[in-house]
Amino acid sequence: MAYRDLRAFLHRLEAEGELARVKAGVALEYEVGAICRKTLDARGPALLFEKAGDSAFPLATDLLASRRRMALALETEPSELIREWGVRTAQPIHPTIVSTGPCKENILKGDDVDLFRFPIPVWNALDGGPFITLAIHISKDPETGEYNAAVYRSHVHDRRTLGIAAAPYRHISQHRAKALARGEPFPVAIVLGVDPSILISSVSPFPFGVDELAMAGALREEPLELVACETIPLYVPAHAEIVLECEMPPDVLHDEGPFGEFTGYYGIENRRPVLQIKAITHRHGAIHQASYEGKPPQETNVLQAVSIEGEILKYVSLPGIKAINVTEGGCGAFNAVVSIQKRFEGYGKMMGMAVLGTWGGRLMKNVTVVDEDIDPYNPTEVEWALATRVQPHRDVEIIKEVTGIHLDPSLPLHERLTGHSRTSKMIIDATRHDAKEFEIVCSPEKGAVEKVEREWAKYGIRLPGG
Ligand SMILES: Cc1cc2nc3c(=O)[nH]c(=O)nc-3n(C[C@H](O)[C@H](O)[C@H](O)COP(=O)(O)O)c2cc1C
Ligand SMILES: [Mn+2]
Repeated sequence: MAYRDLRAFLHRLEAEGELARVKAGVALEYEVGAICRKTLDARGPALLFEKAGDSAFPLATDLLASRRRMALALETEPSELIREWGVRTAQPIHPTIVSTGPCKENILKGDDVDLFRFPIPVWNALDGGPFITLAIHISKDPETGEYNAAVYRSHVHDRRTLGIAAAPYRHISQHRAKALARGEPFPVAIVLGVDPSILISSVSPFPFGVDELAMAGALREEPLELVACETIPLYVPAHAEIVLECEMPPDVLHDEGPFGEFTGYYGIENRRPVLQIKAITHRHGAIHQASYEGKPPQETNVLQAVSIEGEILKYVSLPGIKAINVTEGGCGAFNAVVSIQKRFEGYGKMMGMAVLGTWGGRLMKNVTVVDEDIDPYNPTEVEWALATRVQPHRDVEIIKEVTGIHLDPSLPLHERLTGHSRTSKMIIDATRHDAKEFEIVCSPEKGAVEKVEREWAKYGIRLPGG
C-alpha cells in the first residue's frame, strides 16, 4: 500500500527508529541548520522539530538522507532500489482528479497570505535569507498542457514573494519561456510536504514532457489524487501539507541568493525571476518538509543519486553494466563509478561515453569505470583500481565544453552567472588493460578459505560487527 501522505511516511520512519522528535524550542535562524549539519555528519535520524521559531507548525527535515530511508519511502530494500526503479518507472500511472482533499482545510487569500506563518529556516551562515528547500514546483506547458513537477529551492523575499533559480536546462525554464513568448502570466503551484514518491519523482532526471506526477504514481504503484487550485489553473496533490498558489510576472527580477547549495558552496547572488503568491492552502497542523543543503553528506546526495542511477541503468544501451554508484562525495550528481563486465579491450571507455550520453547522466562530470570484481560503493576498492589498473596518459579521456551543472564552483564566473555551464568531463577507464595478460589478484588458497569459514568459531577471534 502506498503512503497516503507525508504523515503516513513519518509514522513509518518513527516505527523503524529512523525519526527523532525535537521537543525543545529551536531558532529558525541558524540553529535548525546547525542541528541538521551535526545529525547528518553523524548519519543520524530524520528530524521532526515540534517547536521551530514562533511558528505554530512543525518542521520535518532530511527524511530521505540515507539509502535505507529511500528504500522505506519506496517500500523496498536498499539492495532492490535500482531494480524496482526500472520495473516501476516503465509504466507511468496517471493521477486521478478529486473534488477536494485535506490540503483545502485552510484557504488563505488576500492579506492572510503570509509565508512567515510557517517555519522556514535560514540554514547556513551566509545565506541571503530564509529558504524553502524542498519546494516542489508544479507547472504546465502553455502549448501542450503537459505537467512538470520539480524541486527548485525558493528564496523567501517577503511574506508573499519567492525567488527562483531554475537552471536554463530545467523544464520550468522551458515552460516559462513559452509563457513569456505568448505574453501570458505564468502560473506555478508550489507544494510542500508530500508522500515521498512525489518528492523522489520531482528530483528525478526524467526527459522533458514526462509528467513527474504520473511517475510518482508509478513509483507508489497507485495513482495520485489531485485537486484544482483556488486561484490558478493547475491541479495539485490533494494530500499535500501546504500549497502555495503563485504567478510569475513576466518582467520582475529580484536579487536572489546567496544560498548554501548542494555542492557545499554558496553559489552566486544574481537578479532572478520571482513568484508572487496569490493564495495559500494548507492542512490543519501542516508539516513543513525541508532539507538541509550544504556539503556532503546530506539528503540531496542520496535523493538525486538513486534516481540518476536508476535512469542511467535503464537507458545505457551497451550490455554488461553490473552496478553504478553516483557517489556521495560527488554530491550525488557530479561523479559516478560504474562496474562492468569488460567484453573486449576499449570497452571501459565506451561504457564511460554511454553513461555520459544518457539523459540521466548528461550533467555528470567524472565517470570511473571499474571491472566487475570492484564494488563501486566501496571507496577503498575503487581507489585500489585507480592505483593499480590505471595509466593516466592511456586510460583518462577528457571531453571538452559539454553541458555540466551550473552550480559547479570550478566553472568560470560568467558561465555560472548565465547558467550556460560548459564543463569538461573525464572518463577514467580503471578496468584491467590487456585483461588476459593482467597480473592475478592475490588471495589465500581456496580450500583454506573454506575451512576457515567453516571453523571460524574455534579460533576465538572477535571481529568488529560480528
Ligand atoms: C533540495 C533540492 C533543491 C534543488 N534546487 C534546484 C534549483 O534551485 N534549481 C535547479 O535548477 N535545480 C534544483 N534542483 C534539482 C532539480 O530538482 C532536479 O534536477 C529535477 O530533476 C529537475 O527537474 P526538471 O528536469 O523537470 O526541471 C534541486 C534539487 C534538490 C533535491
Ligand atoms: Mn521534468
